[in-house]
Amino acid sequence: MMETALTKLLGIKVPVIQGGMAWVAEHKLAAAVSNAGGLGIIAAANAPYEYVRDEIRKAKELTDKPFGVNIMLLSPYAEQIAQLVAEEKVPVVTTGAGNPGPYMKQWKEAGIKVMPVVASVALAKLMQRAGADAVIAEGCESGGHIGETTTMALVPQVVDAVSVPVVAAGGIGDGRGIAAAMMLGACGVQMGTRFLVAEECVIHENYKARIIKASDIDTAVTGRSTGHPVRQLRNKMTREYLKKEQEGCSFEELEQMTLGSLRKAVQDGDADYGSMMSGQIAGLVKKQQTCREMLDELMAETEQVMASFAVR
Ligand code: TUI
Repeated sequence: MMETALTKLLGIKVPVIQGGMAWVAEHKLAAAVSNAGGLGIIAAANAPYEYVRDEIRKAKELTDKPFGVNIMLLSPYAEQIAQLVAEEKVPVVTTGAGNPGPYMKQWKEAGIKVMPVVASVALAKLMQRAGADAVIAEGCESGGHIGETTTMALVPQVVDAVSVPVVAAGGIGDGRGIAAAMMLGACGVQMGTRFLVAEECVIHENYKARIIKASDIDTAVTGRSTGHPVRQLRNKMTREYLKKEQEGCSFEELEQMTLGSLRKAVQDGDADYGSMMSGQIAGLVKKQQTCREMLDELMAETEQVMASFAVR
């Protein structure tokens, strides 16, 4: 048990939030993380209303602990999902890939704790003014859709710019990362990549195997030229995509290459043409564990690192 501003805000035991990974973070993973003392998250991704509603209801059956829903703001269903979380009185909402300003009032009135993911100081300040309960400062070491700034540079600047609690995300995979995030002023962390290999994570075994095999330099960022930069494991798709991007291919043709590619990775285990989204910390992730084993180990490591800190 480690009490911080985040654990107090959310009523959880461990200051670790599971990332809202599109098509990965479904109810079993979210409930397992929440039951282990962290905050589990269901990713709404670009799924329709009924699908997300069923996921929320299934999570409620599996856990009586707080959990959250991540709303991906580029989704065509974002407005409907914004309404759904208020109707279902989901305890926590995180957002990604945009500015959730238009929905904040509705969520606060429903008693929801709101924690937008931000990739800049400007958005962090805007979110504080709009009533955010905390912000998640996500560096570009993260998997999936990313901003420009690293976690090391972003987190302390966000900490200085806002008075609400700051959660660090991007490039954190063990207790050393958690301790480092706390040193930067964060009161907790969000982790995605490490949870990809949790026993309760339902993605294809090929995806898990590639994460466990990955080294420090095995991710690539596609889509910088289209304004949708996405970090994922290098494979045939990313190599072909980056070549086309360099050749100045059209937005439409590039989008066509990635359409449905995350589903190919998650469900079919297509290691060649699937988009196996992953953070740069994949090289550190070496074993499958249950969420409880993972969170227990993370907290023991964090406490040990903090207690034994010495200048080398
Ligand atoms: O959202 C994420 N990560 C994601 S979303 C996703 S699904 C997707 N798949 C393909 C293409 C696009 C999305 C996969 N991974 N992380 C949070 C995050 N938010 N990272 C960066 C941002 C962000 C970037 C710009 C937030 C706001 C923003 O600008 C807002 C504004 O309007 O100023």
